[in-house]
Amino acid sequence: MQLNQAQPFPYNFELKSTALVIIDMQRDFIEPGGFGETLGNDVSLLQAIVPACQAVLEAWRGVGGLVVHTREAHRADLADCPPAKRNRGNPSLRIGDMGAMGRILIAGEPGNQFIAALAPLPGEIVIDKPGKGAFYATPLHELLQQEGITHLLFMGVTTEVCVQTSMREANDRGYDSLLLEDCTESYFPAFKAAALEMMRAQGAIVGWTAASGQLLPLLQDC
Ligand code: C5J
Repeated sequence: MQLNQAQPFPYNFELKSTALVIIDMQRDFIEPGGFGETLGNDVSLLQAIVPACQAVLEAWRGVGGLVVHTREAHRADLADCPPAKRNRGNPSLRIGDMGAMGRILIAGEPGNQFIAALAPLPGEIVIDKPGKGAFYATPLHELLQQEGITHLLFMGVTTEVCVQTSMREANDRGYDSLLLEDCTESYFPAFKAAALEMMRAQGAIVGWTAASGQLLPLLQDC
């Protein structure tokens, strides 16, 4: 398959060696009362991409593609949360503190769950990650290698933090990655625009970008 309008140049991939990776579409970032809002962000920006993500996820499932869901999640005892991460800045709530949806970014808490619209199905890969990147301190690379995956289609939040970090980690591990432009968002629109530019600069130095409207017809024709 070829995404002819991908930037900075056409992106070729095969269904059997491509995974859809959905980064951190969890309540803590997207719903009011979660970690994102306690940091002072407008979560409605992130909510706006949910329908586009749903359309891609349904189409990808429809053609039998491999799906990976990630969550930024720490152990209840915070053993996997470096003090440098927890103590930085001056937020009203820190990782591990009790918020409106349970303890912030702690595995198993209500706020740490995936939003209902994008919940994993049985058999889909779920990665709990203690860092921003999906490969750091997780089995993701090994799982993708076992499945013969060489190409990754990314969606999720936030563009310039966990999505970009994960794409850079994927790049260093040899994957060809493409970010679906309307299926990712930032609390800061200028950061999203800059992140997309950086990824595809210098001949796709990190990867490609394309609109989901280019991908969906290809999947319908499968
Ligand atoms: C952040 C993320 N922004 N998923 N996490 O802390 O991008």
